Amino acid sequence: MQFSTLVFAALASLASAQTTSTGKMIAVTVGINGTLKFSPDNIKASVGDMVQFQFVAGNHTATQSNFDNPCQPLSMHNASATGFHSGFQPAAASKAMGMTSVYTIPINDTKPIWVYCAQGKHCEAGMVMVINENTAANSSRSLDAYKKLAAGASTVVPSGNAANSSTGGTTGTTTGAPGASATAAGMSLAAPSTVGLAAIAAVALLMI
Ligand SMILES: [Cu+2]
Repeated sequence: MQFSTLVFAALASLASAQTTSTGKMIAVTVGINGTLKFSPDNIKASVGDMVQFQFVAGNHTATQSNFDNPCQPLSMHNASATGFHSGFQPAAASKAMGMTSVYTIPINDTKPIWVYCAQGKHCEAGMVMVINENTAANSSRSLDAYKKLAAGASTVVPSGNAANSSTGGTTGTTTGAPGASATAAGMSLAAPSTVGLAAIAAVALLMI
């Protein structure tokens, strides 16, 4: 009896440690070697993790869409969800200062998060990615299928238009050296119907 009580107590304390621990940081490189790619483009993240987009080349965005409308901001199709949007992150400008512009989002649930670049025709060219693809729940909602939809997208919405509402979200912050060209004020994430995506997004300049 005493033994099993002890085991239970140990398990309870383990569970509590896990739920209070901070998650890991998962880096996604954007535009590596001048490519139109998020690398890696299919990642798994747990609740409490952070996903950090690192803009190393070119001038790209990391913008959230839904599955069905790959090259348009989430807010266009769901008035109650803002979605995250990094704004344009010209790598050359930050590089000139020996820095890399980064944009970090928190993971608050494990639902699929679809991401595209809102620059030019990058989205149609396949500059998209997914966090927590769940083909077990819906086999048609794969990264490949999202890419195919993106290739045929008739409307690509410039990222500036993505920053419209702050409903249900919180506003991120921009930090960096004076004169930094990171123009994006972090914007809100939202999924007000759930505890979901509402979270802080932030743009920062990371010393390299
Ligand atoms: Cu791009």
